[in-house]
Amino acid sequence: MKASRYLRAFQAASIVIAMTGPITAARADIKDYEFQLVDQTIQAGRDKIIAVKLMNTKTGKPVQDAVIFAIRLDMAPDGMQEMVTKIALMPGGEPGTYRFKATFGMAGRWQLSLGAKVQGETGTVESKLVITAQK
Ligand SMILES: [Cu+2]
Repeated sequence: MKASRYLRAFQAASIVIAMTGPITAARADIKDYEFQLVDQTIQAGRDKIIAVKLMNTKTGKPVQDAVIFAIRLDMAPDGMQEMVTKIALMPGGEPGTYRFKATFGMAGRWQLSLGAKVQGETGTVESKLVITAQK
């Protein structure tokens, strides 16, 4: 066998390995997680508490210790995406439940956009939830 033959055989083997890839075990996907509102409605006004649960939709169990890094609350559902309100993550609460304090300056529909990392999962959970603020 000449050197070029060895090289060709090696290249062919490399291609097979690249196509097969490492075998990954079946596990949860980041798409299996979602935020859910505890209450769909809230009283309009200052310093209201919103509670959301982060659920693993495959197991039906709440997920604790997620790192929430993106939060936005605006009135996009009522065509006022520029109407953004301050929102802050509150410490404590039940495991798997995350609480935020926000001021709802106007009655109507508000969109809560959340981005989070789940322990042991790659990717980002992104949810958009609509809360109705009532007078
Ligand atoms: Cu508004």
